[in-house]
Amino acid sequence: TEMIPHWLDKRAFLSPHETAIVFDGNTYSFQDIQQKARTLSSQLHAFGVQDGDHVAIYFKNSVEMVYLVHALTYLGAVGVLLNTRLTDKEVSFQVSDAECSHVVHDGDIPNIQDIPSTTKLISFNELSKLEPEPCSFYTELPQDKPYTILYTSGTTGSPKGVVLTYGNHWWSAVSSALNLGLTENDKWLAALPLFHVGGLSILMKSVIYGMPVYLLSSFDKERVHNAIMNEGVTMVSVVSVILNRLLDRLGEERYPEAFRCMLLGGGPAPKPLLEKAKAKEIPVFQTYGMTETSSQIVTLSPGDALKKLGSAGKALFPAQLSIQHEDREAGANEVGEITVKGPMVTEGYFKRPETNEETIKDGWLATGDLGYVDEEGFLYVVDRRKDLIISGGENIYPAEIESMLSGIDGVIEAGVIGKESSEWGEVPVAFIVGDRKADLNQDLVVKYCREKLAKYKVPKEIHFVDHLPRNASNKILRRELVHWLKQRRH
Ligand code: S0N
Ligand code: AMP
Ligand code: MG
Ligand code: MG
Ligand code: MG
Repeated sequence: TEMIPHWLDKRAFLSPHETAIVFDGNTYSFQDIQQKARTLSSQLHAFGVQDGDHVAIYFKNSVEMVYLVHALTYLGAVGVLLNTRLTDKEVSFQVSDAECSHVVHDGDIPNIQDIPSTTKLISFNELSKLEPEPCSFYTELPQDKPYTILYTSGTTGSPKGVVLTYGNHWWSAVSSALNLGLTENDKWLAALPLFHVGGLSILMKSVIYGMPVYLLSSFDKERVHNAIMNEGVTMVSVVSVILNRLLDRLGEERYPEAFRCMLLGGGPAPKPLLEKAKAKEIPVFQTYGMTETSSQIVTLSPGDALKKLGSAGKALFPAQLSIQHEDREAGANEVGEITVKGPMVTEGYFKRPETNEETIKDGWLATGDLGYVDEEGFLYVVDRRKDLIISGGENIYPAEIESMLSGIDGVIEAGVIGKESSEWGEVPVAFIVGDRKADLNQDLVVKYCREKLAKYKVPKEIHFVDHLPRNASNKILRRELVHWLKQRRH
């Protein structure tokens, strides 16, 4: 297997005193990060973490989280990054499903239940007080060795863990730079959560490029605006909701010339939003990518951005893109399934051999998203992977909500669809068929949902109906529900 020199050691050797992270008013050099990460890995070892162990990480963005993400590399441990918006129940599922032997949290401890009693929990504070235990460190990172597992909604009810290797992350960073370029002054702002790949990939880029990252604990309109205006930030990764809020804040002002890239991904890029950004001279680069592709895989380059507004661009350099329609390559402007291949694409989901066989063939990943390429090869994404709802960059899979709703006493069946929202892009809406004798009402259903589901997944409207539209094979026709919703509004 191909080896990459340990990237943090290499970076700390090449540019020890350069800035790696700016967080909360403090500046950390690559050497600072290296030393903290090395000490922390000896403490993880003292806590019992071994090569290949799965370590769950439950953190809001912080410099400590950065240390931890890098500490894993010295031990060869695999980081399972948990979404802090999830409920205890959802987190518990991921910790068990990923077979985590250890959980490290930032003090805001989730109430994890139903996980093997052997799983050990520790806070960052406790961990950093342990006596470091010497152990042998990886000095090279094997390209095919798993490094992270990130959960993403699947076509079946429960989320699946996407396994990404060192090679996947490495090639993601390299191919991004081949497309976006890299300048001496680059400074990338990370306001997206690091537990998603859009945020995490910025940390990888930092070490691989030797580039400072301006890290925020969470998105804050004022702080992002100020960082672009006054802190020399040149690149920012955003989802549509965030760009919308930034446009409002910008008003009649203009970003400085040095600000060169607003990388917009994680979901559809509405045309009016792109036009508004263009009018304000914001260098928006639409990108298409997903957890399975370690972040960007198709990106619209700056030179093409103006004449191809609305396109997600072309595949990054070592990546390939193909639109498949009925088992053949679609022609120009013909809609089909977006399939992608490249060294940043996952080898598969953890413990899901059947799904892997169905979705990844000869290295080509069938994304489930629909799109077409124009005569010049520019990608236009026209529809989400089947039934997926994206609210503010967070995925919601209807089947997961439906199966949960069916668990309510008196609910016979439920159907969930997305409804357009000016605030979030889309929000989930539920149709419920209830037992006539049961005393169901909206409050009761919402209360139940709030206990079981992350807030962004809780349906924003509940419609009680006496049946659901189904096809001959008894599958819920969600498209028909979309019509029902429209009719109800008239
Ligand atoms: C949009 C964000 C920032 C909104 O969060 P905010 O404003 O901080 O909310 P809170 O203060 O935490 O909560 C206030 C109320 O809002 C509700 N809420 C929060 N988020 C959502 C949401 N998404 N949908 C619906 N409701 C939400 C809270 O529940 C709370 O409610 P109340 O008041 O009732 O208590 C935040 O949601 C956010 O950060 N979103 C982005 C997440 C993200 O990173 N998505 C991308 C995932 N995909 C990928 O990583 C792959 C693509 C990719 O790599 C990429 C993506 C983007 C850019 C570049 C790339 C790349 O390729 O490099
Ligand atoms: P996730 O892996 O959770 O980040 O989800 C990624 C999904 O977001 C993709 O499979 C697409 O459905 C959607 N998505 C990402 N980028 C775009 C884009 N540029 N346009 C439309 N949808 C996108
Ligand atoms: Mg996904
Ligand atoms: Mg927040
Ligand atoms: Mg907020």
